[in-house]
Amino acid sequence: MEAIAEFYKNLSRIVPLNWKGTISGTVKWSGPVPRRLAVSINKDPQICDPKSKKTADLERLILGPEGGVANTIVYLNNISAGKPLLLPEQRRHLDQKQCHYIPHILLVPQNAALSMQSSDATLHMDGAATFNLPFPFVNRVTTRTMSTPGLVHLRCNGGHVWMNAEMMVVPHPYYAVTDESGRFELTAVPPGTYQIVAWHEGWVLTGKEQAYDVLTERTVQRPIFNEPKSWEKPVTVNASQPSVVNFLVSTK
Ligand SMILES: [Cu+2]
Repeated sequence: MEAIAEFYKNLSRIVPLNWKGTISGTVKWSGPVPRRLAVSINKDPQICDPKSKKTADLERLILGPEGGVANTIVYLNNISAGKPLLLPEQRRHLDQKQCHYIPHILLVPQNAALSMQSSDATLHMDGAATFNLPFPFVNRVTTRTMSTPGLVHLRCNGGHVWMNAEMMVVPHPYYAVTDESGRFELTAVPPGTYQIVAWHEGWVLTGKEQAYDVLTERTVQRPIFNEPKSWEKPVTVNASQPSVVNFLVSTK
């Protein structure tokens, strides 16, 4: 609430959605590509592993054919006014399909609702710091209003230890998620100089933690990851020409 109030208090600096200032660019990978992380599927294989792959990808580092780094959140750090808080709808709808979260990265405006459903005929128990929800019915939608800005880890407490997704609850509209070409675009940015940040959830497995499967009442080993990574640059925006920012990231 406070962040929102702060962002919109200066009404004279609100810009319309068709305002010309834009920042676009890419996040690309450089150097050797780390091995993809996977863990074995040791529960509900008929639903979670219909193709008998035996392992589930943890989906932490997704690189496109041209080296684009998907699932990077690119945002402006120090912005205090601008367009209305609108972000693409699909990033606030979480589905659970073949025991994977879709999308893997969620972006929810502060005080907007996250909606969640399961396409799987098995029980998922979505856990986060603020809720723990069962999904016993296929395709029934549950919603939760996200009132606190920040990062929320989503994990399944129903024994599907590979299921992971990250949700960013954001106080202003200058956030974007890269696609597999690594591209992003921020539109209707008021003129000014900002810090632009590329944020990635991290792709290194640091170990396992004991988690509890609430359905079988057994302890399971769930992967834990290193800290998220971020990179920052200054960018100046004016209405006469689009600004371009490219990030190059690597294991270093
Ligand atoms: Cu699950």
